Amino acid sequence: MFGGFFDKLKSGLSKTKSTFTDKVSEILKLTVSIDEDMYEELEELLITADIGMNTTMAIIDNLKRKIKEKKLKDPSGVTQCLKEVLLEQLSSAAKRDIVGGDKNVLLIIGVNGVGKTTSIGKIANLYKNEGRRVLLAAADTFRAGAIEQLDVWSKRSGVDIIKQLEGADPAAVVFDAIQAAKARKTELLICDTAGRLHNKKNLMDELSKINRVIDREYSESNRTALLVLDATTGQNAIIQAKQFKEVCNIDGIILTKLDGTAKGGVVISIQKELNIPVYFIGVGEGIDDLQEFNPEMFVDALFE
Ligand SMILES: Nc1nc2c(ncn2[C@@H]2O[C@H](COP(=O)(O)OP(=O)(O)O)[C@@H](O)[C@H]2O)c(=O)[nH]1
Ligand SMILES: [Mg+2]
Repeated sequence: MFGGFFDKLKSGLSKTKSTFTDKVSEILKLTVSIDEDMYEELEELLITADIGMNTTMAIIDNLKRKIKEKKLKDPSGVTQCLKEVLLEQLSSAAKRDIVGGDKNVLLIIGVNGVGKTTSIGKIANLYKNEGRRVLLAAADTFRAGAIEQLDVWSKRSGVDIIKQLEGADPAAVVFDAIQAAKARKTELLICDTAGRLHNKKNLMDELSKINRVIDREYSESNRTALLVLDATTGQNAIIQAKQFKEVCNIDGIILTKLDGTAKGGVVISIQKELNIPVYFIGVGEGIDDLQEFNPEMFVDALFE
């Protein structure tokens, strides 16, 4: 139905599928009647699939309610009910438009190594291919390597970059980038940032300063802050998100590295625990390996 895009998602989710979805089928195959034992086994499985305790409880409660509503007696109908419950869970948080109008800023935040710079390259490519004018700001000035890496992605995606030297003030880079964006009629300015969570005060100051520059210089722009989380860290990603929520505004999540992990279930608990929508998912290291998160497609890919 979705062609290559869907196949990519399916292969990206293969590890999660083998530890979660395949086990659901195993449990249901051995279930003679829908009873407390079945729910307990499913509950245990959800927890081991990194869906987290709170979210698991909610899913099991909703599943029971749905099965009761449908007056379901045959275990073969349980998978469909579970799919519906997961889909409801994944569709609950509302998204704003990243590109609304002709002046947009995307702030990409998150700790080191989660995939910020890589995701920026992929997003730049995505919008460039839609015919948008995109510009990158190398506001992770903490390491020279970070600037070089964004530079590589700028070339790869054919999108310009505004940068300064290592150690420069990140807010000054954003300032320059905003002036360039205005002059070039850029539609989407994407800002990379450094994520040194071990120093919360520093991080908060740095992000506030960047936000103040945008408030002052580009108040007419539509701003979206996306937090990048690494799916392979499982439930730790939730803890990280909670810490970031304390220091800055987060509109949405980019969940990377779903391809390398069996912990894909974390996407379900992110939305439940944080009530923040997932905008994009990373399913590989290549330029095309970022997809807009589509709950229906995700659930279908998991269960197909
Ligand atoms: N397999 C896989 N690797 C990814 C994905 N996203 C990022 N990476 C890798 O994660 C590593 C860190 O990424 P980077 O963008 O430098 O993270 P940053 O420190 O947050 O900017 C790199 O080796 C990336 O290739 C993904 O979706 N899947
Ligand atoms: Mg980086």
